[in-house]
Amino acid sequence: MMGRSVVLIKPDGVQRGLIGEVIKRFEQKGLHLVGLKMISLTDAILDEWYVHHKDKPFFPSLKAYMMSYPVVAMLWEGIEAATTIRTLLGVTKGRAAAAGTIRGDFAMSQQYNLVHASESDEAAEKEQSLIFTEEEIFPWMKIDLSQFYAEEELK
Ligand code: FUP
Repeated sequence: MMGRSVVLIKPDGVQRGLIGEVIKRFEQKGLHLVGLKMISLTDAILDEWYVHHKDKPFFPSLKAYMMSYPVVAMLWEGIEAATTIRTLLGVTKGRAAAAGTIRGDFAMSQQYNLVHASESDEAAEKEQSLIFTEEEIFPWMKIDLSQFYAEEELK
């Protein structure tokens, strides 16, 4: 089933000039970009975004880091998009992430791990509503979809 994932290129990814690298990997994989903007995250957004981490010792530092510079927010579509994108990212801790993944190839840190991606379809829905308005989402038809999936998969 087609799903969506909200991806953030975090402040370290923006600072390190890796926006194009991340987008390139998602495009060549066959994912479908339906929303894209630069945004400065706020206290209010992050309190909601990371509500499951609010009592963790790293929460204040995580928030300060996520607000330190703008991020690039994207909405990507694909069959099982959330799982697929998490696989492309690698595990949270950059130095433990497998070679070939984005974090595995470009990150050492646990906190400065370049990219966020929704954990599940439910998380994607919540994150989408925190970042994107309806007018900022463009469900254009990707004409080469049939080159990336078998007909049965698209039903
Ligand atoms: P992920 O789902 O890969 O984004 O990872 P988590 O939801 O577990 O963590 C969210 C963010 O909190 C991570 F991207 C980095 C930060 N973090 C820390 O800074 N220290 C930790 O011990 C765990 C997470």
